[in-house]
Amino acid sequence: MKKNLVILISGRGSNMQAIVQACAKEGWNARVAAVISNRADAPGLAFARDHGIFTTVVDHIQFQSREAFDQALGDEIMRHEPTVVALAGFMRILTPEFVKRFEGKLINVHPSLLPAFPGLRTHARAIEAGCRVAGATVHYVTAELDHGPIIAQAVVPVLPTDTPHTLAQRVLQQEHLMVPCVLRWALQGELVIEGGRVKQPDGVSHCWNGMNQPNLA
Ligand code: NHR
Ligand code: GAR
Repeated sequence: MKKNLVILISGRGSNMQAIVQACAKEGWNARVAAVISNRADAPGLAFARDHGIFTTVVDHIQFQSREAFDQALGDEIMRHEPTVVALAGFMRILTPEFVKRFEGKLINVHPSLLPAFPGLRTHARAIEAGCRVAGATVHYVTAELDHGPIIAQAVVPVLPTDTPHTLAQRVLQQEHLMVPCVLRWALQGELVIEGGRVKQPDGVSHCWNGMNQPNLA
């Protein structure tokens, strides 16, 4: 039986595209059952639609409260019977009730090396702090923002000439490699949380070191 993956986006959806492509190319025993956006104008929706994937919009502006939005979003997700729900550039903070409803299934990609720089403007903050490395973290979502168990991280150098934009691009390249791989593990049931931490099986690296990539200066 194929497992269902539901992907939440808010914008461009390049991580979602990387997931869809890896799923097809690598022949996962899973399907992207739905791509759901909280914004009707999210550019990523067209890509998903063009690839025959069910798409829908649950627009947060249409709801009186975060609780009401999360209830509707959760109901829509449930229709697709997901094994995993991926936040891929999804920009709304989720209520504790929502997180509880999908406990153990919600996975987020955050563009910093957590626990450094939770929240927004991560690349600008890493440059302002004089960081020599930056990156992205894939983690389970808990009620506390950007604090859930870490599954994998990707590291890239911060170059002296970097702007938030150029750094974001370098980090994003790594996200596109790391995110599909982690979701495949999750769909295959290979991830285990033990004592609030994700177990790293022997011989499996959960670190993508972008500094080893020859295409980076
Ligand atoms: N929800 C919970 N409970 N826990 C997490 O770890 C979450 C989450 C919801 C989203 C992604 C996230 C990130 O990776 C994420 C992780 C949005 C904001 C935010 O401030 C912060 C972090 C993240 C996503 N959003 C504003 C809000 O009021 C809206 C900003 C906007 O619409 O542009 O929700 O960093
Ligand atoms: C990604 O870099 C992702 O890590 C980040 O937004 C970008 C989305 O790009 N997520 C957040 O900032 C969550 N607060 P995409 O839409 O092209 O995948």
